[in-house]
Amino acid sequence: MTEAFIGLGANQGDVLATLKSALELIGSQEQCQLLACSSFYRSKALTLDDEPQEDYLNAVCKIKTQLEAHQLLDSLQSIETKLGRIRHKRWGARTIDLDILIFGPQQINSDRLNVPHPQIVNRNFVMQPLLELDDNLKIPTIDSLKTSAKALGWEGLKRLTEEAQ
Ligand code: A4P
Ligand code: MG
Repeated sequence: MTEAFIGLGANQGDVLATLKSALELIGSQEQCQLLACSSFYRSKALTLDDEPQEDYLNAVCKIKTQLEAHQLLDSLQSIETKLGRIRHKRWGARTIDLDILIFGPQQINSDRLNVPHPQIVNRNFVMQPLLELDDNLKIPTIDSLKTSAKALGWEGLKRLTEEAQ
C-alpha cells in the first residue's frame, strides 16, 4: 500500500461539479481508497503565454493505493478523459487536470512521469492544500514544505469557504 497525493485543477466548464465528480471517481477506482481532501482554492491561472484564462479551482486529495505509480497515472488519465478533458496545448485551459504530486517516498523520472511533481515548490495552489492535509509532510525533493510555502505566500490564491464548496 502506498500513500499518495493527487493535485486537482480545473478552469473550464462547471469547475465545482467537475472537481467533485473527479474526487468520486478517484475514490471508486480499483485498489484505491480516498483518505482525505483539502478545501477548494481559487487561483489565478499560470500560463505559458499572454492568452487570458479563467481562474482555476484547485484542490489536493490523499489516497491509499495498491497500484503502481504508472498504473495510477493510467487510471487518472482515464478519469480526465471521462470528465471531458481534451488536450489542446501545454498549460492551456482544461476541464480537469489530475497530477500525481507525491507517491510515497518514491522518486520517479520516466518518459511519462515525474514524481514528486517538479512544480510543487513553485505553486501556492498546491503547497497550501498539501499543508492543510498534513503540515508535517515530508517530500523527498523539498527541504521544508512550510518554509517554501511561506516564501511563496498567498498571491492570487483564495481558499473557498465551506458554504462555497
Ligand atoms: N506527467 C509527468 N509527470 C506527471 C505527474 N506527476 N502527474 C506527464 C501527472 N502527469 C505527469 O500532462 C502532460 C504529461 O505529463 C502527461 O501525459 C503525463 O505523462 P497534461 O496533463 O497532458 O498536460 P499539462 O497539464 O498541460 O502539462 P503539465 O506539464 O503536466 O502541466 P501541469 O504541471 O499539470 O500544469 N494554473 C493554476 N492556477 N492552477 C493549475 O492547476 N495547472 C497547470 C498545468 C498550468 N497552470 C495552472 C494549473
Ligand atoms: Mg498535468
